[in-house]
This record gives sequence, C-alpha cells and structure tokens, in this order.
Amino acid sequence: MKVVLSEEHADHFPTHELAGGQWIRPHECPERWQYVYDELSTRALCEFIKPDALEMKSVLGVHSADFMQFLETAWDEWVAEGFAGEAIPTVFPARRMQQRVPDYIDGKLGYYALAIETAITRGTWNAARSSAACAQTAQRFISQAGEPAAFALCRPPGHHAAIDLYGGYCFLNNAAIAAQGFLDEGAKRVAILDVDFHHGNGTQDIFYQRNDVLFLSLHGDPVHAFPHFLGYADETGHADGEGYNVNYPLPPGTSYAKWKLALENAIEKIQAFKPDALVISLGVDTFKKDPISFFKLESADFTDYGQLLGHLSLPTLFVMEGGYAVEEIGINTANVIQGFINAQ
Ligand code: SP5
Ligand code: ZN
Repeated sequence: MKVVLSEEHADHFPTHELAGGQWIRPHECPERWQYVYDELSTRALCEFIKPDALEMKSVLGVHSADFMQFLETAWDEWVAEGFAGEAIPTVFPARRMQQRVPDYIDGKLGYYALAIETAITRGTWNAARSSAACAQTAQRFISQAGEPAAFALCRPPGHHAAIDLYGGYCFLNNAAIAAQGFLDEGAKRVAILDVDFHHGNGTQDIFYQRNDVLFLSLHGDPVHAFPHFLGYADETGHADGEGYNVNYPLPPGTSYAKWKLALENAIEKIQAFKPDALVISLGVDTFKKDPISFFKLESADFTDYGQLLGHLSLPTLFVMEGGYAVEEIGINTANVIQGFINAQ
C-alpha cells in the first residue's frame, strides 16, 4: 500500500499541554509518527511517498477562508504582541456573548479554539499544511491513479478541526479535505468512518448539512469523554444532511466485542449508502493502554477490524488520527493495515 508522509510533521512540537491543572509534555508528540513509520518499514507492507504541495480548493470546501487566514498568521501575531510562550487562548465567546472576531490575538485564539490543550507554535501552520497535503496526495493516488487503497500518515491529526475551529491537537481536517477531494474529482458519495476513540466533532460539523458525505463515528460517550460537547446518538444531521450523520457513543470499559457490534452496524450503513470511496479516520487510541482513553482493545483486535474494513472492497483511504500509547501506536496502526491487506 502507498503511504504518504512528510518529515515536516516535526515542525509542530509544542512543549506545553494543560492537563489536570498541570503543564505536561503533549500526548500528541513527534515520536508518534516515528513509531508508525518504523513499524510499517519493518513489516515491508508499504511504499513511502512524499506529498505534493497542498492545493487549496478542497481545503476551502471544508474550512472557512477567515479560519485559514487566522491559522496562517496566528503565530506571527502572537510574537508581534511580545508574548514569549506558546500561543494558547485564555478567553472564549461563551453563552450569550458576541460571536465576532476581535482584533487582539488572545481574543482571536479564543474565537477559533474549541479546546486549549492545543498550543500553536512557530512551525504549526507548516506542519498542519504538510499533514493535509499527505491526505490530499493519498486521496489522489486512489481517485487519479486508481490505487485500491492508500494510507496518509498525517501528523498533526485532523478530525477535531471544524469549519472554523481548531483544538483536540487538530488544525486542518485532513480526512474531510480528502473526502472533499474525492467529490471535487468526480465521486458522488463518500463515507467517512471515524474509529478514533474521540468523537470526530470537526468532521461532523463540516458535513452536518450535506448528503454527499455519510459520517459515522464510534467513540467514548461525550458525557465522559473529550470533546464533551458533541457526539451524542441523537445528532443525525440537519436539512439535506438529515440521516447522514451516525454517532455510536460507547461507555467506559467498552470491550472489542461490544465495539465490534457498533462497527458491524456502521459497516451495514456504509454498504447501503454505496459510496464511491471510503475514508477511515484511523485513531488507535481505542487501545487498552491508551493514557487518555477508556476502551479496551487489544493489539490483535486492530488486525481483526482491519480485515472487516478490507472485506468492504471499497476504494479506501486511511488517515492517521490519534493514539497516545506511543510504544504500541506503530504495532496497532500496522495491524489495521495488515488486516486490511490480508482481506483484499
Ligand atoms: C486526535 C485526538 O485523539 N485528539 C484528542 C484530544 C484530547 N485532548 C484532551 C484530552 C483530555 C483527556 N483527559 C482524560 C484524562 C484521563 N486520565
Ligand atoms: Zn482521539
């Protein structure tokens, strides 16, 4: 399988994440990428390719132009204000306050942030662009070169990034940009299946009123799990999108047996939708040892569900999302890919 990846991911390496009232080294760290790359190399399953430069058309099909402008200039505006640390907001447009974009950078950060664990640094915009470029190039291997499947080893991840919001370690929604790319290049329908432990709130937000993208997400119930404010089962889409958003919130301690029942239900819905392409938001933070999650998948379970996805026999793009049990992230990710390839 072709794997698209960029060394420029390493331009984003924030040193601060606020967690439990303390500053920690961010869970979303550059070694995550290295572990996946090393494991895929060891197993010789893949061919590695660098991305082409990001073309903005499909990006602007999913994100607002003002949000792009903000991401591009946020670090420079922060530095121009004389701030010495990483760019992290302190104030938010909360209930009954104005939803207007202020001029001052601290206010802008709060306007565009959905969570503050995610710092913006000097190299963030470049890394976020290179990550989206990986997804776009991998998508084009499928839609233009006729590859049956591809894997975008994206970092930073993307599925929490909404039309005009960043956070949850995400800036650009790589999976959504790829799905939009398939549509821009002739696909009529695309399904996005999000198997990251966290709800793909950003992807849901982007496609919530559309019927050309079916979005399905298996995740920790937002009553207990980040992002807390989206991901309930009664969020089924709006207007043209009614019925095209499917959430499977699952409780703490969910075993693979229970998780697989939700996956099988999602797979039936994908088959009924008859998509021209399938995008998998592949987070492996469902693993039992993940430090911030509460599902109980074992490493072998990743191979098993990779096989189920392979049996769908759809043009399939895997897009890397989360996974923070760093030493096992490579094994679990490669297991999904190996299971998928075995089923072909
Ligand atoms: C892409 C992705 O997986 N983003 C996840 C972002 C999660 N950020 C905040 C997590 C807070 C988790 N707190 C759980 C404490 C468990 N001991
Ligand atoms: Zn996650």
